[in-house]
Amino acid sequence: MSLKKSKIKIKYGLNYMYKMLKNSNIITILFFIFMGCENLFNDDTVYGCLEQNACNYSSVANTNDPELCEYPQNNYDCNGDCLVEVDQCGQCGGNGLDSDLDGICDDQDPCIGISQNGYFCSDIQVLFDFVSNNSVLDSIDVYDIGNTIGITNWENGRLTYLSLANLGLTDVPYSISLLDSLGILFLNNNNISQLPSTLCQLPSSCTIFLQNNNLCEEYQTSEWNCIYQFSPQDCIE
Ligand SMILES: [Ca+2]
Repeated sequence: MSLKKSKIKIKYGLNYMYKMLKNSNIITILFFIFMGCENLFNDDTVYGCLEQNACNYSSVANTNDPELCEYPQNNYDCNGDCLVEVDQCGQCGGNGLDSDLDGICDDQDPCIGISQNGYFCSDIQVLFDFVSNNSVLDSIDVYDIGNTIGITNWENGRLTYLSLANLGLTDVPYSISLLDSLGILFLNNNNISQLPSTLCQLPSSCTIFLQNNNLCEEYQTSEWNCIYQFSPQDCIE
């Protein structure tokens, strides 16, 4: 055999082996793809919640997965509606009391009934609302406001003078009009940018100071002429 012929034979032999290897790889890959798909087609398990009392019972699942189940809170149905009695403090199934029905639960109410410790509860409630609505007054004792952060005068259990100036207040409570014995109100030098519509229901004899807050021109109309001292203001919309 000549050298040329033997080289051609080797070349064809290598090509043949390469083609065989290539084809066997493709066959192997096709085999695994087919096996994989067969598993997919055979696996018809659908997981879901199959607990009858759960809020998300699945109508399409055939296999229960308890971890997928969601249940209503105690005393509530799946729509979030209370199924039992709501207590006087607005808690579903609770046992809280609001004996004087002023919207403040007994366990938080600083004054229950008409008066307590010689103070009228309606006046105490306004101070309580000032404390609740202004984070800067957090944890202030409403009975001690006059000795700690502000100045108060009381006559016959009624609040006649209230100064809460220069404290960084942002809120004047809606209940402010309950102070129907008030003669002077200082709320100047705070960060108040809005006023409750009830402010001008304070007695017409009450002198109100609100200068140096963040109030805008809308409070300079006749509707707000109960304010004795309004300017200057650093308006913040
Ligand atoms: Ca109460």
